[in-house]
Amino acid sequence: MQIQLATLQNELKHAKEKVRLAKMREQPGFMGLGSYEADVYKEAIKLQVQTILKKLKKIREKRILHRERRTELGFLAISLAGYTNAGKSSLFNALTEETVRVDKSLFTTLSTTTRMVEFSNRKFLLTDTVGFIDRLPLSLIEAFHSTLEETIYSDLIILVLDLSEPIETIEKKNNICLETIDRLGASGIPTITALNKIDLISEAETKQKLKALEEKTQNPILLSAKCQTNLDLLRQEILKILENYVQAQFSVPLTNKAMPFISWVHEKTDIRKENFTNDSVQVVFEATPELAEQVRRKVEELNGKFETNSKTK
Ligand SMILES: Nc1nc2c(ncn2[C@@H]2O[C@H](COP(=O)(O)OP(=O)(O)O)[C@@H](O)[C@H]2O)c(=O)[nH]1
Ligand SMILES: [Mg+2]
Repeated sequence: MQIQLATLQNELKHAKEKVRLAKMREQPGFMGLGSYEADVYKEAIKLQVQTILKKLKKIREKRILHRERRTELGFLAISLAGYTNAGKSSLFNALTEETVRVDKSLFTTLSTTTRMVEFSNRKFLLTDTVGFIDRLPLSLIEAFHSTLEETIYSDLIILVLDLSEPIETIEKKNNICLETIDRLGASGIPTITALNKIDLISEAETKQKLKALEEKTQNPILLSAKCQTNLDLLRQEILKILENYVQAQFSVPLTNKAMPFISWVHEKTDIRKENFTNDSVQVVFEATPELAEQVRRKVEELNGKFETNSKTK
């Protein structure tokens, strides 16, 4: 949206010039835009610019709200992702030991639910989401997307797959989920893949499928939400990943190379604070140690300053 905005603002400048030229040369028989058409053109672009500005403002406000809520509470956020029926709500219940309605209807979890979970003396916010649906009714797309956006604000994503389905289906769903997460701008967030419903298939089949998926999934864990099998393994994996998170900050001079770098950081890490001055930008972010190290190297290439803060709460 920001790129679109910049393009439109540039177009608006040209449009204004067109209006000026059209007015200057307005005489019968002159080729090109009349001043009326040029004005309409200019106003149309202005309107688009305003719409985008409004949308961006809303996004920012929402993001800030979430951030504030989270920082206020001081807990790391985990969200469940995956197709409907994969077992997200069941896993959510098993982990929170509370009951939200579980059934096969499409809309049980259309509104997102967030609860507190506690293990190893640490508290986390766990969010259940509506999940991906193949042929989504048009009228629901917006609501669907806004619930999916929750995943952007999380520190960890648990991608739930139904391991009892045919391997081709699992792979297809896994790919679509990863693609969607990427499109949401959440691909930098660490992910655990919960291979659910192992109670429905034989041990041999489980092993075979795990082998097929190992390369294609991030941090796969075999479990059964319904039978509460391997939930401890999942909790351990969550702790392992989240305790690893580091917070760091850097500043880089605003050169041509800085902007692509900044958008890369936005895409890959969790930005906590960002401050633009005339000639530099300061950023506080959170990421896995590997990513933070990549950021450090790029900052040094750009002649910036990099500093690691203490571990996150
Ligand atoms: N056998 C079995 N069924 C499960 C398991 N987890 C979920 N289910 C069932 O799968 C269906 C969908 O589960 P739900 O949690 O609503 O999926 P969601 O749409 O991803 O939230 C329900 O009928 C659950 O009882 C599991 O580990 N084993
Ligand atoms: Mg559900």
